[in-house]
Amino acid sequence: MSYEAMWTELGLDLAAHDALLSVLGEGYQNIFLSQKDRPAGMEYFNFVISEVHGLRVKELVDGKKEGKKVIGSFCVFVPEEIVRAADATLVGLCTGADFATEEVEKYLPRNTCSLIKSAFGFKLGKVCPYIESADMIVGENTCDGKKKSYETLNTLVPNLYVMDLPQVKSSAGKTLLKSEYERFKTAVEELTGVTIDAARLKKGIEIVNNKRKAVHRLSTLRRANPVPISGLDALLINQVFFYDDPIRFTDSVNKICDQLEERIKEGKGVAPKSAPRLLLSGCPMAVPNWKLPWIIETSGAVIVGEESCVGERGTRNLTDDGGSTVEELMDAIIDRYYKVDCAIFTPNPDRLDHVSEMARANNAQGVIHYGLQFCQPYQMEAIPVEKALEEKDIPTLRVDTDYSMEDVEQLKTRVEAFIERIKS
Ligand code: BJ8
Repeated sequence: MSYEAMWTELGLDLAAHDALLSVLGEGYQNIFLSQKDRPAGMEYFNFVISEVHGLRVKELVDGKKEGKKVIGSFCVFVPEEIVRAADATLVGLCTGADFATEEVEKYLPRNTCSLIKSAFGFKLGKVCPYIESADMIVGENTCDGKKKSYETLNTLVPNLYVMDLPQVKSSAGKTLLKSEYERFKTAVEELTGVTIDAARLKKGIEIVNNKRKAVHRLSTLRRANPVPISGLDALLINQVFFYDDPIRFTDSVNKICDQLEERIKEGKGVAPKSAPRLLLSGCPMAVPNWKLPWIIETSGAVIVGEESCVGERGTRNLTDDGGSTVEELMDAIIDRYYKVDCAIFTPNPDRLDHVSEMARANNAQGVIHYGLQFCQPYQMEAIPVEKALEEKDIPTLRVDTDYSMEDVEQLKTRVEAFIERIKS
């Protein structure tokens, strides 16, 4: 099926977009399709990726014709429950690859993290159909890089909404989160023309909780040895979490989990029982940022969990749906998001506990901390994370990298040496 007319209407640069899709397709072939013994249910995710700028965007565009709004986001602090309650769609915006770097550096300093540069590159290069189809783009005041870059993004898009967020977990911090989520609810109501009542909010919570429950089930199944699914495939599922129709996504993940349960019963896995089991921790990895997991899993280890916003940090807690009024349900939403332990919070001791707990629960023998270059929150926090883990005899490797492929050989050497350390 050709989507050229749709992409043209969205204002994409077709030649640049074709080039992007061809690199994406080639990368997917080499990294994902070359894996052995993938669960049959991954076919669905192959299809999703092959249609990530096609069929899924068409669904959004068709929905918009019927009045369904699209809201784009860069952060797991944007409460999806509120968006779903208004029958709108929340999508993660493209931030996982370098694009139009020369143009980006006319707007941002060179020493900006790859994730922020990528968001600008996809916009300036006119290759992200999600940002072009969004009726509202939500920026959030998290790290300094993001909050300052939104001042510039605001000059490039007509519909940026900036959400303020606390940096300290205190009662004043929680009050700020509450008032910002209430302001966001009003903005979503104005955008959609829908008044969010308790029944709608309950429904929104149920849809998003079900998505989270499905990925919780997946992450529990990864505790088995041999591990029934690769870290790459599990990461891909966590990435698709941000794009796909939530109900279809939930069904697809549950189907894979059924298959994984069968595999576990039969003692089947994607790696030998002796393969070192590693946990990834740190910055989020958005599609198609697969470099480090690919290096790890082609070096003989297997990834058994992601302490990341594209992973458990983003999905760890459910929202309590027991309330019966809008106020009670909004409070439950605030309580749930207030627990997210992003490194922008200071101090942030919960994250240290969560990384060790995850390593223990997932039977990981070591942790690789992934920091994006120029990401001060995660690069700084990597040092106490490493200290806390090493004190518990969990070997830790700190990796700082970006989206380029220039350091692949060097990273591979370090990862292989770390794997040897675990084996010895
Ligand atoms: S809740 S992790 S999704 S802010 S890598 S842009 S922190 S300099 S992405 Fe994040 Fe929300 Fe936190 Fe999660 Fe800044 Fe670091 Fe770049 Fe980052």
